[in-house]
Amino acid sequence: MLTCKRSLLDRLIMKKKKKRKTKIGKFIKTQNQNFQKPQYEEVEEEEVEEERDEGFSLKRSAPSKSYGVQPLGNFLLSSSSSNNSRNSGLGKLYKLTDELVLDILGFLDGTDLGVLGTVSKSFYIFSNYEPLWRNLVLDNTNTNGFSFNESWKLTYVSILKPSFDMSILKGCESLRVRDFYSDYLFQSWLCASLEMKPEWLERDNIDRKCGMSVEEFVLNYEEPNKPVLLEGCIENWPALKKWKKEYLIRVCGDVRFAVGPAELKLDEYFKYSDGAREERPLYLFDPKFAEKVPVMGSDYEVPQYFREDLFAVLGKERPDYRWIIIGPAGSGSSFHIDPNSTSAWNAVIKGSKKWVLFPPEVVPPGVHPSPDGAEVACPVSIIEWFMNFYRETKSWKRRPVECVCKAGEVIFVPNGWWHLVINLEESIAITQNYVSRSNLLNVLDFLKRPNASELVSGTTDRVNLYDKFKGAIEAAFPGTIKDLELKAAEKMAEKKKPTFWESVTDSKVGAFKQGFPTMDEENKKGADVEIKVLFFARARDLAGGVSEMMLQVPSGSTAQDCLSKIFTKHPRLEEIRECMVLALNLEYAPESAVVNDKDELAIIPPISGG
Ligand SMILES: O=C(O)CCC(=O)C(=O)O
Repeated sequence: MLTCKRSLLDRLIMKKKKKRKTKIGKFIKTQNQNFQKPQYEEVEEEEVEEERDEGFSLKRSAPSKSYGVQPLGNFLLSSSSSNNSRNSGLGKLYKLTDELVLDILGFLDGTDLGVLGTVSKSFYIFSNYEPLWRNLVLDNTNTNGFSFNESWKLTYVSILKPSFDMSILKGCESLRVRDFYSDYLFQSWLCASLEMKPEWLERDNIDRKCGMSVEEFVLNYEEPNKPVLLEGCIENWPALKKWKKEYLIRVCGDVRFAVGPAELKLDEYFKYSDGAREERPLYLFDPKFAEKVPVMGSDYEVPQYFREDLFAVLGKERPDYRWIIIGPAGSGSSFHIDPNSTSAWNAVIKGSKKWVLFPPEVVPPGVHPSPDGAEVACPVSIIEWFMNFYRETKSWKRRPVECVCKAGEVIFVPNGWWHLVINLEESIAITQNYVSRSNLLNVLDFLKRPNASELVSGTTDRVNLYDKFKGAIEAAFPGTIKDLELKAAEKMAEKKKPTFWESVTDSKVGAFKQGFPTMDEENKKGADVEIKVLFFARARDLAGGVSEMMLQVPSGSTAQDCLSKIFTKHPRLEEIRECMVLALNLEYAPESAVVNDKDELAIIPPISGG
């Protein structure tokens, strides 16, 4: 996944300038008032209190170590410190950005990294950056698992040098350095240490339904592709009662689960997650849990709304489709769209999750899908997205759908919707991705895209999945695809068919039409047709931010002719020329399709494969 540079701090400082009570605001405000900056150590407790007052609360559990790192803005506004020890201690490397310094340190092994930490105060801080040690642990242990020991650095040392006296290391793990300013390191600490703000959790605008019939679900949510939160539909799951940590550790025994790049036993994972204090905690996300531990598979059943699961026709060749998800507070999934254009349901068994969902045509702020849709750049962590971008969505016309999904509740995530999820407490959930009749044609379209080999996921045979799936559906449910295509065409025609009133009136002038051409129509013969062009997501960005334009082309023109004209006006659209999709009046269309007067031609950039 691509990541964006952090942009949180500028905003944080701006915000803090306005709001006096916050920690940094206090520094800045007091600087503005010619206040002599106190020693960082002296004000620490008071500062934490200030944070709580403002709503940027630090986690009550021990926060991650800050080493006294301050944001760069504090240095620029400081009258007492003339030296940023970040720079003086880095020697010639001082010119590099923090990210680059950390990238270079990422090439060192543990011993060299440890030695480097003794060179200067600056290297002490850089070389204690926990993600460096996390990578070393994960690279070294990979599938063998590890026993987490308070921090990634201590864990690394205890794996590689079990006889080492840890008390020596612990003693020098939490030194505080004065006059060290770095936005990157400060933000990493801040994001690891912040509690979710209550205002980020307030909005709950999802439809909630209890006891709805399957037909109602299909009609009101699955067909219109709209999220819904389902209450009371998994009450009979044994998992709800049984899945306590001790039980799971017992039934899972030595079985290993996928945790990022590592494979951990459940007791190893809980040891880590109980002590994790990081910006992006490792998340247990395993697609084979029910095969590995069959009793887990029998502790839940698919809710009645999602029983039609057409990918099942592929048997063992179906892409990954069900996952157990376990993570501590603060863990979660950053913005993505689910794989292969499938829809999903996600049932919380323990804990609670905050969801933010945007419809397919609205790319969330701060999220940048690559032109071919295979990658998504977004803020480094979920909490950073909330700090930098959440507020922006409040003024949007198309607000996201949001909710907190609690234990015993299930959310339906329609295909193509962007979603972000953060666990508000330690959580356990089951999710399944599925294809029903309502979504079959979308999935087939997705699998057939020219860059399917990069977009399709969850299977090793990405390129042939389309042929295999289509063939298996035709064998198992003969005629289904044709029927669905016919129905879609009818629906389309229905949408275009003028009402009786429209057919007898001229909507433009509000008068009755005559049974013969009007002067206007006569004059228009052989003239241009006018269509509306709609730009979605990245296409809108490349078209200079406009979401639609009117275009006149000679009658008989094709979508391709329209594109030539559009590209002359918006040449940057060439960037997505090879991978964009066209829709004419809401139906996917080839470039050879002929456009008619008043048609709507949508230019849709590729969608991430999730
Ligand atoms: O973290 C979660 O529970 C959400 C998972 C998710 O978004 C997904 O499986 O697509």
